[in-house]
Amino acid sequence: MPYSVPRLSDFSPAVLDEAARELLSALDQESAAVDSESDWKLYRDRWMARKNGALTQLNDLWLKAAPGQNKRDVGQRVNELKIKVEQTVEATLSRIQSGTSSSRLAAERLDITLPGIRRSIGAEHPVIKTMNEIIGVFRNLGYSVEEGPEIETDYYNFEALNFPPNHPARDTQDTLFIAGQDTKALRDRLLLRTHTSPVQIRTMQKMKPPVRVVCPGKVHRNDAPDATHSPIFHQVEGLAVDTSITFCDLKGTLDHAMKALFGSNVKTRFYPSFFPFTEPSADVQISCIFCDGKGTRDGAPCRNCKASGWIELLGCGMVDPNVYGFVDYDTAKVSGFAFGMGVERIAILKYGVDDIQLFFNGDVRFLQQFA
Ligand code: 2NM
Repeated sequence: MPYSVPRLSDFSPAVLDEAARELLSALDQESAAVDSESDWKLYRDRWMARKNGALTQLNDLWLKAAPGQNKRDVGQRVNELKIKVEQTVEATLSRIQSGTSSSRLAAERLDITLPGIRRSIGAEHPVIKTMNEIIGVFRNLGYSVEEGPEIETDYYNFEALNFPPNHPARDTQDTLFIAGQDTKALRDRLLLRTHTSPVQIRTMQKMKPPVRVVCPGKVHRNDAPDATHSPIFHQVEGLAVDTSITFCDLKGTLDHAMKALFGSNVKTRFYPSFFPFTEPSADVQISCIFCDGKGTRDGAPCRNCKASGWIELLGCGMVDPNVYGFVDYDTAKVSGFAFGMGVERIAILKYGVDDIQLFFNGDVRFLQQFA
């Protein structure tokens, strides 16, 4: 119940002592509850307002009501209480203004007993997971891993890879160029690498044969996104150069890699193809992992291999001697093979994903399935 100044009928010192004690106790209790300036104004008015404030009531109910012989004593006590009330009201305001009000303290206090915000640690992205799996297969064969810049020069991305000056891949239709490079010589113009082959050129520049290396990483093409295309995707390319490497080594290596990635039942098939940097070149097909190479599934033509029983997966070839010329390898002494594969394409087949965009949209419900 809020405090109100009691009407007195007995003005003896003992009763006055007790009444004063009660008043001061209420004054202090109410002061402690004051938290804000608006609280304080109400508090001040309750005790000091000319009309109906506690001090006014003290005057009316104690001093004016006191019989003549008690007036002096009561007057002195009322004066003391008045000073005490004024001091307490003023001190209450300073407390609030000095920023130590209990609400502010409560808001700022660090409660170290509260449980922390638990953030899940996340999981490897399916593309990175697949990339690491591919890398792992080649690490086990003794290959090392090299990385390089995503912004490349025309020289490393095209020229040193035996692309002729007017090759269509150099067209802005396929390649994303950095703006404002037109005053530079063609070979120095910057672009977003369209494959990780430039890393292999850089590796051959700093390492003499024997070389066995895989180059994983992000690549860029000027492609419109759809279910099978993305302007950003990932590749793992590989390179083996030594004194007597043959096409047989290439076939054996990739056949082993495909069995390691898709299961020991898969077969491989090498189909003639063309790349500027390899001669001869081949596309590698694996027996369809959905219909076991049969071309039919549950009596219907297999949609994944268009009923052919084969799925095209990567490109490869024997490194063209022209490439060795750019990196100062002796074309009479060395030979080697190279290959390149799209990581998303392999992840799509391994996990049965039907849209490459799912890898890039960042929908956690999709990504969590690979955790
Ligand atoms: C492929 C296919 C065939 C390749 C060649 C080279 C280099 F640098 F040695 F010439 N790097 N990568 C290569 C060869 C890449 O990707 C489909």
